[in-house]
Amino acid sequence: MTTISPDYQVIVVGTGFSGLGMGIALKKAGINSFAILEKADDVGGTWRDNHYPGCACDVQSHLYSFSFEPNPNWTRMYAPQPEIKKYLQHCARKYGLMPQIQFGQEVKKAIYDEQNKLWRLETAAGKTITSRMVVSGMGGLSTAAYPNIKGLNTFKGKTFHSQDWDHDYPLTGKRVAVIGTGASAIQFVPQIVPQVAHLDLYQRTPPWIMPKPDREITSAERTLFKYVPKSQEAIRNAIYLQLESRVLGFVLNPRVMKLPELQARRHIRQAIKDPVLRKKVTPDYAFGCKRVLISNDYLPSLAKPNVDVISHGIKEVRANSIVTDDGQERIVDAIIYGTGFKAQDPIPRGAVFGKKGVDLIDTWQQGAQAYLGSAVNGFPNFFMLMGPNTGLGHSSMVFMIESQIAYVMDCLKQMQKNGWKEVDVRAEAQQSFNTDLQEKLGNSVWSTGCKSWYVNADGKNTTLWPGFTFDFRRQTANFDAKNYAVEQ
Ligand code: N01
Repeated sequence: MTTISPDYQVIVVGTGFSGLGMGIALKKAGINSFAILEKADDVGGTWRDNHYPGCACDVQSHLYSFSFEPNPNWTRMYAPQPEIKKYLQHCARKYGLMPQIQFGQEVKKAIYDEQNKLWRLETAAGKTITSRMVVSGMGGLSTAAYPNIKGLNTFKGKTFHSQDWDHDYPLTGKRVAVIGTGASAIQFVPQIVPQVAHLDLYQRTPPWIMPKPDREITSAERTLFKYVPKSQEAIRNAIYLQLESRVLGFVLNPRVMKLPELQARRHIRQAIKDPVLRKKVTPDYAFGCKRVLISNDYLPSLAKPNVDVISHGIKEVRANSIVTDDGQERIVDAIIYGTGFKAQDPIPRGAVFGKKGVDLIDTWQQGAQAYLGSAVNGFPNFFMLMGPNTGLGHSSMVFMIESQIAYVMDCLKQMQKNGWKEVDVRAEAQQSFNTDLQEKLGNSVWSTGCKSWYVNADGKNTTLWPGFTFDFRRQTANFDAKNYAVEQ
């Protein structure tokens, strides 16, 4: 028997695509008893936090946007970060979400109250809020990862992570070291090469890079999209189908990857003439095993005279220099970390406590897992958007987010209709879903032996969805109450 009523029916955490999409769906369904908690002072999630030079989406914007809110104003096929942030601000305003967002409220702890069947959330600002349901839209790539290198804390120069770019620090004329050659670094490196006196790029593993089929969207096209929205929808659908066909190579038959690999090899040959540098930047693992990156200016920028690609490991950092395994010491003024995010720990220890006070992290000792990337047994009425194994190597995350939002909305509808106060996914349903998922992942290109943030230290892939996104949409189309223990 519950004794107290929660402050809200739903608390949404975060204001990126996930949190805003969820808020919009709640509004559209006429559910107004909700709040969105946001740690920062503006909306935008990763598109607010990442503003390094050259930051842009690597999925075409016609598809990397809400299905219900096409943007006829994209200026490029792959929109730059300021446009995506503006788009999200526009969505928040247009759908009347601003009054529902509580800024400066970073959720530090969420504790499930079994007796009252509600969540109690504590924020860093000292607020306590209760809610029947919590929907986390915190994203899996928001906590910056720093390398663990001897002597880093003794470095006297400037350091920052790609996610915390310091635009006030002038790079002009400086000797700069960049550590990492992932999706972020390949975007900012070509931007800073013309400014710096010298760039040392510390590459642990070269990425496979494909040409980026980017171009300006002309004003005539933008006018067409504005007045004939169906034309933009047709392009969106065509992009969707084209990207979806990549699943054939990633999951169903990795040998198909040989074809794009040839194209990537040609891209290296065209961009770089020096055979030593060519060899350095050519990966020795299967195409697609790590995230395939797209860029037209990254490889050419490495061939510039003021750039050295260093493939020796870093031995130590000293007050003004970096020393590599071969004993060479290079003087630098600044170190920029392009070292990515803690993708394997999407939720930190001590943040989410379910039934019997169990920490969510303790249920993830074999790696993060959830039912449909959304629900975890023992954590009733708690849903994650972009949770474990919902990531994509081939298409738009916004599609996955919208699928999960529809699932949570159907759950809310059924809870309301049936008077349920608690839904808790059954352990057997979660187990069998994940057994099936891991079996599919075992045959994918991501399991061909490279080291990437997709897999954890034990080699288990906890991040990617192994299949077509329309299959995920089918599975999340309706809330399958039979797989949940429900309580009035
Ligand atoms: O991070 P990463 P990112 N010593 O993890 C290296 C999304 N994203 O920020 O490959 C030396 O890809 C590491 O080396 P290795 C996208 O999903 C999207 O670039 O592990 N090097 C690697 O080179 C992406 O995948 C967009 O051997 C070290 C790099 O640092 C994800 O974010 C744009 C090291 C990290 O690369 C992360 O991208 C940008 C060490 N100790 C990002 N530790 C879109 O456009 C790590 N590295 C949508």
